[in-house]
Amino acid sequence: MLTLFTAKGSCGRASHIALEESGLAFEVQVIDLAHGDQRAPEYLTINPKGRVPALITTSGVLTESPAILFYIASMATAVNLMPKDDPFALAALQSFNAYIASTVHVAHAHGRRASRWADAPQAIASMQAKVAENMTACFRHIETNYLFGEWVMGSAYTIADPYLFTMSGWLKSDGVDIADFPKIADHYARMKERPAVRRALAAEG
Ligand SMILES: N[C@@H](CCC(=O)N[C@@H](CS)C(=O)NCC(=O)O)C(=O)O
Repeated sequence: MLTLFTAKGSCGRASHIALEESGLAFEVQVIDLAHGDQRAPEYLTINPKGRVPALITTSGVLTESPAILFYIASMATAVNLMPKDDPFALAALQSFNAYIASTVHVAHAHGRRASRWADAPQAIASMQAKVAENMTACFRHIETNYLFGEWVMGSAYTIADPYLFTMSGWLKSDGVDIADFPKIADHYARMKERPAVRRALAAEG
């Protein structure tokens, strides 16, 4: 049995959806970031970084969304969530997920979590003022270079899809109109209809 720690509206949503798609047995624990649950001593024993997601497996705890997504896709046997037998295609998928984690997510975090990088109110306001511009650049890159089939990596649904879906859900609060990216807007609308996505969103509360 796997246990995923996530939070409503967080990047943990991608791993949660992937678990729902995977056919693997799992349970989910939704913690409250606004309440500070991620810094509670019991949670820090699971993830000392004080962040979600964290996945408890029979081999140990995994953190970092790309690693968790990769593990879920590796363990899933009922469905194919990544191109396991094609090294280049698998690396290209990892490249996309690494871009989300290292660039897109970080561009978004400069809005809500600007105090991670600066203390001066002026510096914080300055970083927050760049969020819409940076998220727009990220999504322009994705719109131009991905989604040449129904899904992020082409014709097959992969672990890149719930990750993009999760980031797309943040655009509105970042001051970016998803309609400016027609392929991504279409992807977001189709993802919302998937039973696995509906189940994950309902479980988040
Ligand atoms: N690089 C990590 C980022 C994890 C992360 O920053 N998660 C956020 C939610 S989206 C969080 O737990 N924030 C709580 C906090 O900053 O206190 C990943 O991709 O899993």
